[in-house]
Amino acid sequence: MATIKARPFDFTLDPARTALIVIDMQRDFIEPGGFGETLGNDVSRLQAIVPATARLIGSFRRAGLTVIHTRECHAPDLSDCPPAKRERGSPTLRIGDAGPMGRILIAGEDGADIVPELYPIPGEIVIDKPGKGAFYATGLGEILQEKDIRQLVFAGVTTEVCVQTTMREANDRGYECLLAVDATESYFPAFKQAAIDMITAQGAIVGWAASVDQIAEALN
Ligand code: C5J
Repeated sequence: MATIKARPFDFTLDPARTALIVIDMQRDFIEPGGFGETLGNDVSRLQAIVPATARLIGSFRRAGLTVIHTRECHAPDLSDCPPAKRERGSPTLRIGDAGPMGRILIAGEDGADIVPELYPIPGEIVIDKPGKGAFYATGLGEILQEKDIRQLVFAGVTTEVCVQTTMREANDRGYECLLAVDATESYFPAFKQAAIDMITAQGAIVGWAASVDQIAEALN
């Protein structure tokens, strides 16, 4: 066991029962020409967390712990993409349209894949998810049960959408959730801060927050 001076109070980490979940660090969200940019966002904010996220992944790898990567993407025939999701907003390219990195958010296309700096190594789990939450319509719950995981460390994008949604799903399933604050980002700085505040409020109502260095120090 290791104690992390987290927000809003100490988090007691049990490495043997902990996994890292890296949410949607995909080219479509992080690189120019992808889904994030078609929605009018400045993707450079998300690019900036790649080095810290790589350090966090490295610390889990060195400790021999489970690393799980997720990708928000859809089947090529869009059968798992509700029309309400595809038609939302006024992006220049919609989910399934052809962009510079292939069809936007479609499984198997270059844009839907994870950025090269954070690419999964053999043995790591990659979960394709059609929703914002990583438990919805995926095998994540069963995988965590099989591995007897009880604590989840979260990184990835975007803080207030897929990261927070997955943390809330995990919290409702009884997992203790810790967010790595410098390994998560939003296109909107105020939304990132608000999400962290909402997660940690009321005595960690959804979970805890700590820095990559604090987490890495507890693991290595
Ligand atoms: C979004 C995500 N923001 N991964 N996806 O559409 O947060």
